[in-house]
Amino acid sequence: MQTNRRNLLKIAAAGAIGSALPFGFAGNAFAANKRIAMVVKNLGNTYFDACAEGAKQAAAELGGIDIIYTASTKPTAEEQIAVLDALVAQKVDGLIISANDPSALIPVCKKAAERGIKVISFDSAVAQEGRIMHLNPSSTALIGAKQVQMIAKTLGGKGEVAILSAASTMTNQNSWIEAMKEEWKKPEYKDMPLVTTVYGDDQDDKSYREMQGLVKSFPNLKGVISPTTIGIRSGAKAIVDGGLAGKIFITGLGLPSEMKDYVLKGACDTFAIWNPIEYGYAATMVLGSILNGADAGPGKTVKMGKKGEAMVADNGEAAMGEPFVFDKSNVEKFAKIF
Ligand code: RAM
Repeated sequence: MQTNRRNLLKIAAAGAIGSALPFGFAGNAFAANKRIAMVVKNLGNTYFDACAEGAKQAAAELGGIDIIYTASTKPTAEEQIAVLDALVAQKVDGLIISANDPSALIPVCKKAAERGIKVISFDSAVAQEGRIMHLNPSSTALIGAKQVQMIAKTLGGKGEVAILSAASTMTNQNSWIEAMKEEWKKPEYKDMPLVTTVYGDDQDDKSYREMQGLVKSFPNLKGVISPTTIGIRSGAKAIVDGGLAGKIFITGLGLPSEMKDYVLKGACDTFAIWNPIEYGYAATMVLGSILNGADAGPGKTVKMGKKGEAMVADNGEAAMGEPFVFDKSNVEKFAKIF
């Protein structure tokens, strides 16, 4: 399926170039290859592997771009700064960063900018002073609210709920949790209290143990929201292993390919996510246009190739599109794609 999709993209890209040729091909291809490094939270995260696949598709479409997909082993700011330092020393042309900490990365990002390296963030934002712009997958308010709505629907609005997050320093999870708490203020959630937030640090073993800890500490727990693909898959595994499927439900942000079995086993009713391949593609298209001289400052419109355009807000952030919701009716179909 992935191969089919890739071939289709190739055909679409070839078609676009073909039709542009009679008018003189004014594409984006660079004279000498530019190097863009996509630096994600850590290695071994399938969500980011899918983002990198999209980045490579964008690079092929743009022409003249090499993608370096890299990260540290652990998702910490310290290790991420070391990776970024090395890339600055290698004088890459651009950086697309998913930050493990918004402010700790500012100095290395500023150093990169001083050396002419174009820095943007995606997924988990670098603080505004450290990057040209940030591309969100979707509206932060919507992603937060959606997750509360999903668990409320599953539980009929009744029962204790906890949050199992990634690391406590990660920008994206923290802003989604803030947005969840906003949604939670609505009267319809009065019988569905948020009892605690715990952190699995985007590590499977820690997330699994945190989920087991929640079950022990809160005997009346009915639901868990995990706004991370690592947290939701490990939490769901702990539910199934503990014989709790159908008694405790997990929702949040997951990959259909990793959540399919847990949905079919009843540990998860619904979950959401955007297409990570398209997201990596969109972020790379934006950086490609910046390398071509585009202004991506507040108030400007950025181009995301086949994903269209997005407006950069005053905080230097833009959003790609809407998240999709998955359940047993569609999870198997999308599991073949991402
Ligand atoms: C994990 C990471 C990533 C986040 C997704 C939803 O893979 O924490 O940053 O966007 O989950």
